[in-house]
Amino acid sequence: MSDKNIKAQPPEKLTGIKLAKIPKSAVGTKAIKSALAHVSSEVGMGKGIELLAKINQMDGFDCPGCAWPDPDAKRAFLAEYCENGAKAVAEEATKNRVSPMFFATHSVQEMSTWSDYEIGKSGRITHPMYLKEGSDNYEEISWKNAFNLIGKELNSLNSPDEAIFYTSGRTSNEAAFLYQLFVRQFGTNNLPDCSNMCHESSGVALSETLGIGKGSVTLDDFNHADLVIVMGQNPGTNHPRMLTALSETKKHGGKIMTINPLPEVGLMRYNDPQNPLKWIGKGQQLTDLFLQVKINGDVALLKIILKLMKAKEEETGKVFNHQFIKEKTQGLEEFLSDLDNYSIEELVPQTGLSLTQIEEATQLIINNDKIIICWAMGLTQHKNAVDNIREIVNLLLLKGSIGKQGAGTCPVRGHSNVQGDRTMGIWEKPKPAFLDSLEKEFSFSAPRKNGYDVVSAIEAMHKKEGKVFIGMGGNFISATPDTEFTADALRNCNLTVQISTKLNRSHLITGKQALILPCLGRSEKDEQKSGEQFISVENSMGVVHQSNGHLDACSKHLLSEPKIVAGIAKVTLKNSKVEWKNITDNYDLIRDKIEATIPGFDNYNKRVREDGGFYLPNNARENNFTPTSTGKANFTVNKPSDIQLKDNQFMMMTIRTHDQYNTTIYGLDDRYRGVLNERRVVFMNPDDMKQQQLQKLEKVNLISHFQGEQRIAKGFLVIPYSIPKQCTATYFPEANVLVPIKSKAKLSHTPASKTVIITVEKI
Ligand SMILES: Nc1nc2c(c(=O)[nH]1)N[C@H]1C(S)=C(S)[C@@H](COP(=O)(O)OP(=O)(O)OC[C@H]3O[C@@H](n4cnc5c(=O)[nH]c(N)nc54)[C@H](O)[C@@H]3O)O[C@H]1N2
Ligand SMILES: Nc1nc2c(c(=O)[nH]1)N[C@H]1C(S)=C(S)[C@@H](COP(=O)(O)OP(=O)(O)OC[C@H]3O[C@@H](n4cnc5c(=O)[nH]c(N)nc54)[C@H](O)[C@@H]3O)O[C@H]1N2
Ligand SMILES: [Mo]
Repeated sequence: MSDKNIKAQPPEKLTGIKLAKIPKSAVGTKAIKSALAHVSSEVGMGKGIELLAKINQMDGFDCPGCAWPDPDAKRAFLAEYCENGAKAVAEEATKNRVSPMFFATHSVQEMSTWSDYEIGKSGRITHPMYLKEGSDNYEEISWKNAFNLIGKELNSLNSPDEAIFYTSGRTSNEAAFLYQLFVRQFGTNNLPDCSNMCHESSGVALSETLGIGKGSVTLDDFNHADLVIVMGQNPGTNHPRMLTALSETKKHGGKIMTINPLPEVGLMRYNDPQNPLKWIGKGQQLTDLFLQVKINGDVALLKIILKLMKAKEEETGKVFNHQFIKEKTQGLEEFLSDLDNYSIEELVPQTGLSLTQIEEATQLIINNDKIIICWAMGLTQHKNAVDNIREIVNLLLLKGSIGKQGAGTCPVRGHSNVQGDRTMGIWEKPKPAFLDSLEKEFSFSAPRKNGYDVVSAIEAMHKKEGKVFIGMGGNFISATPDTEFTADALRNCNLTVQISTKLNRSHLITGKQALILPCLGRSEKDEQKSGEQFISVENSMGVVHQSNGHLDACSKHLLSEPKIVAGIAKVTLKNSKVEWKNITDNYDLIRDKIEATIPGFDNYNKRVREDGGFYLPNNARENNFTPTSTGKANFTVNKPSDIQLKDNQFMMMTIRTHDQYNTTIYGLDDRYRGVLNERRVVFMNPDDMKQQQLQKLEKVNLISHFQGEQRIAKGFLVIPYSIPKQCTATYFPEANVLVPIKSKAKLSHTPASKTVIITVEKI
């Protein structure tokens, strides 16, 4: 059982900062060196090289890093992975083990005082483990007893809606499909997932405007684009293989515009790791125009661009794509007339840019027809995040820059199968048609009430209305906002269950009782009754393909995720028509059921075996917008941020370092930002520092302010950095304690973890 002595937050201890020069270009030899150093220390060099050779190859496994797609046909000779993919694989293939002896030696309370880096480095969990009520040490439990305990707790709830079933986005299509089927047969739609904290705002905005919650472009479109705009995204760290696509755009004569509060190195210059001849030298310039926008200044910036486009259109009649607008869209008049409600003079200060820079950006947009807009968390994690994305769509619609080669929307997904999990039905708001087809195939009555998303799940547990929490992967306590509030919520549960590969803080912040169910990772062989299995995943561009593990399982006590779901379902469900006992003997059986219930998966078992897999249907890509509520692509009316900062307040965004994968901390360096061996830092504008009388590396406390409430995070070092005035940046998860649970995006309910209002307090 978890109490206040068990620390929900990483320790406040500083680790010995070193500042380094910010590199001028990304990737190159340093990246390769860093990747190999991680691989050899975690896995050993020989096995490591063998592993790396399999990442993202046709017969290999899908990189457990990001969801950026692989080339359709030709795969790079050297390898289709990046520095951070190699690190992700090394983390999973680590030699270190968390065994029953480890848990006997280290109490939950003790482990909670470790940093997330130390917790993660402990290694792979080898046995199912149980934390009894009142105990401070996990002990070994058999799979059978673990499943029975879950079944008993679930069946003793007053209603199925008192159980919460979280998913992180690495789960395979096969596991995700079974999981949601089990949960719905149990009787609830409480299926929150990491997407709620990630691209939910994109899904909401794109479904409303274009009739599909996914992006429209393919990798090949980057070879044909005239202009690629990268907004609120740091691909050099989080999607390094995207830099190759951007470099292709440049080679084909296209231009790149970057909109970001930080001059992220990866977007400026790039040395192709797959071309050793180019490792030396300055690298290729990527960004042609950099707009260093203020945090959350994007709608204001886009409005100015749209107003300037409108003015030019009135003058020349040549800016808008009239035919596209007439045939494919609705709502133009209302959208255009709303633009008149804003004055450029009032909007400009919200952006932190000069009007000249914005005019230059507008000219680039006017001059080019084939435009791709890419974005990630810099746009989705704000109160008005949905407006951010709808405004992007407005721009593309005016230009007719969607549903044609070299143009369209590109929300760059995070977890490697987060998009696939949604396609499989991991969603708290399922469409009636989807439930109808589940009911028909499996003869049961599916729950129709929407379930909890991440934020409402936390609130429900806090109110003791959620009593059993099951996490299919992920690290709920460290990924969610308002750490102390969420910890109290989890502590209220009767039982918390984590299905995991590696030790993390969510194993320490538990309900009255807790279970850890260790599972196979993606790099490992998955043996079932009918032989070795593969799983399948969907990447950021809607390609479904297979992934084959190559390593022996790190422990013989592990089960695959599908097998764990089936094990829980078998003991929990009384009248299920699903053959839970046999369905995981051969994953083809699961894929047959997916084909029977989800559109786009015809001949799944055959097509998934073809090299490179297959594309799912995508109406926006096909220039068809009939699935929207109006039957056309919708222009929308959006609002700039209404947040007003006081003089001494700052806007804070929580971002990733170069050495972490979400809550998994690979190392303590943020090489591309020149910060080494420390995570408790706050990036500030030097003028703001002067005004606040703060010195470089001064130790401060950060206090967030929301609806009269204050939250504090202690002991951060101030780093002077190129960031707009009144903007600051910290790393997640250290700063999550400052993100108020109620501060979330309108419509999508994504925690506003990039618009946190703080003051900086000298210690
Ligand atoms: N190595 C590695 N790869 C990863 C991950 C990882 O942690 N490590 N995480 C994966 C996941 S789940 C995801 S979702 C993605 C995340 O990928 P990103 O979205 O690139 O991740 P963040 O670090 O949150 O970076 C957000 C970027 O947006 C900018 N930004 C912040 N606020 C604003 C704003 O208001 N306006 C604009 N224009 N820009 C803003 C920040 O300066 C930063 O460059 O990466 C995935 N890939
Ligand atoms: N403040 C702030 N908070 C954020 C964000 C932010 O930018 N700022 N970003 C948000 C975003 S975009 C996301 S996606 C979420 C991420 O939220 P999560 O997906 O919940 O977190 P991760 O850190 O990716 O999860 C890591 C854990 O997953 C487990 N794991 C790894 N591989 C496997 C596997 O193959 N199977 C199973 N079962 N488990 C596995 C390991 O035990 C590991 O400890 O965090 C969100 N939180
Ligand atoms: Mo994400």
